[in-house]
Amino acid sequence: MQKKIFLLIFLAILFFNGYSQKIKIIKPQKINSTIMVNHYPNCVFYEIFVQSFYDTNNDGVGDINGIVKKLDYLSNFGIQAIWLMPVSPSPSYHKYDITDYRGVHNDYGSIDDFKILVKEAHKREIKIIIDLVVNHTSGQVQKLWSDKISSINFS
Ligand SMILES: [Ca+2]
Repeated sequence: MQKKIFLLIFLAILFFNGYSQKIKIIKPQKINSTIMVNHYPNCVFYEIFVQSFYDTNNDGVGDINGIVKKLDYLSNFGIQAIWLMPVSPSPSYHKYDITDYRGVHNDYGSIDDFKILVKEAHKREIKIIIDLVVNHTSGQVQKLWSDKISSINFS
C-alpha cells in the first residue's frame, strides 16, 4: 500500500512538474500603434459596461470620465485595447437599441468626454473600440428613418 501511495505521489510530482514547464506566460508588451493594428484582434482587450465600471459624479452610474480616471490602472494591468459596450443614447439599460449613433448617452457623459477618453487612451497606447449595433436600432427612431426614406426621390 505504501509503495502505491509513494508511486502516485512520485507520478503526480512528475506530471505537475512537466506540465508547469509547458505553460508559457506571455506578458503583454507595449507596442506602437502601427504594429498593434496589425495584431488586432490578437491583443489584450478589456470590455467595459460603462454604467457599472466607475462613477465620477456620484449619480450612481458609471461614466466615460470614470474610464479616463482608471486608464493608468488598466494600462498597468497590461491591456492593449478597451472594448466599450454601447455608449450611444438609448432607452434601455444595456444601450443596445440606439436612438442616436452620433451621440453619447447623457448618463455616460458627452461626446467631448468620449474624445478625451480616446486621446488619453492613445497616450497610453490603448486602442478603443465600441459596439456599433446598427442592427439593433431603437424602435423610437423608426418613424424618423421611415420619414427620411420616404422623402428620398428614387426616380
Ligand atoms: Ca456617473
